Amino acid sequence: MAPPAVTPASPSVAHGKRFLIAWIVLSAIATPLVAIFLGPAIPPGNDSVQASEQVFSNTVMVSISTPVCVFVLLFLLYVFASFRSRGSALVDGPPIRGDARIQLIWMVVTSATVLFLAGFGTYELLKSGSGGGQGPNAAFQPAGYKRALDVQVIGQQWEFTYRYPTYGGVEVPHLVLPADTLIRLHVTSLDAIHSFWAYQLGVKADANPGVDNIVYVETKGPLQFDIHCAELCGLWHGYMFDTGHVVGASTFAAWIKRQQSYFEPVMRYLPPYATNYLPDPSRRAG
Ligand SMILES: [Cu+2]
Repeated sequence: MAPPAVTPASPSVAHGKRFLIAWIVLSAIATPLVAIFLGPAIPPGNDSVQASEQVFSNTVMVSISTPVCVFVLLFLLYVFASFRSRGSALVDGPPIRGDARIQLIWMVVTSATVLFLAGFGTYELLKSGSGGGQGPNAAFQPAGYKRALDVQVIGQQWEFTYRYPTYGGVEVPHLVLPADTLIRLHVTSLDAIHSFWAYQLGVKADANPGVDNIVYVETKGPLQFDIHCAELCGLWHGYMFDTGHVVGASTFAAWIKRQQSYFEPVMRYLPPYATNYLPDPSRRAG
């Protein structure tokens, strides 16, 4: 005798409708919670204008992702609870291929979501000239960029040094920036590829030899921030870190003056300030 046919669980229940309602309710609860509590807690914090913008972008993107995440998790739990095999025989449910409406909704919603996130993310990353740097000819300049203070970041195995062309090209071993100022960082390298990562400022820009990689950051109040090399650059890469400071305008003025007189005796041994440097002077661009 043939075994009795196993019917799929609760065929009369409108699973789609029930799932949709549960998804909408849970998304309506989870999304504001994520936007209010989780989003603002995402790094890098609010210690520079660019960092704040990154927190805002992350908040928008993680909020939009929340209903998608809820959908996936709820779907897993729902099918686990509703469609698990209750008998000894495993049978497939009825196939749902060829549903043009579901296919259309799926393609439109997923495409629109991904395209919006890509466009939004790109715009947010570029609008203040931050992100990973824009190379020597920055296409996206923040408002007031002509008044920005130029500071050069030079990576070399295994430390960063900083030059201030506005102040005679003095080169110093620690980064100090004035508060409430738009800074144009020129990130470059003397040898291997490094990456200048000032975490709290929301800046991470590649330092390539022979390249003037421009990235903007607008400082806020006085701050101590961490600098790390973020590109594996050799044996002591892990020790290539520094502590930077954002200080008030008068403190900065006094500090840079001290640096100028302190480093004045060795300035003549430095190459003249240039947009980039190479160990071989004949190949220098600047
Ligand atoms: Cu490194």
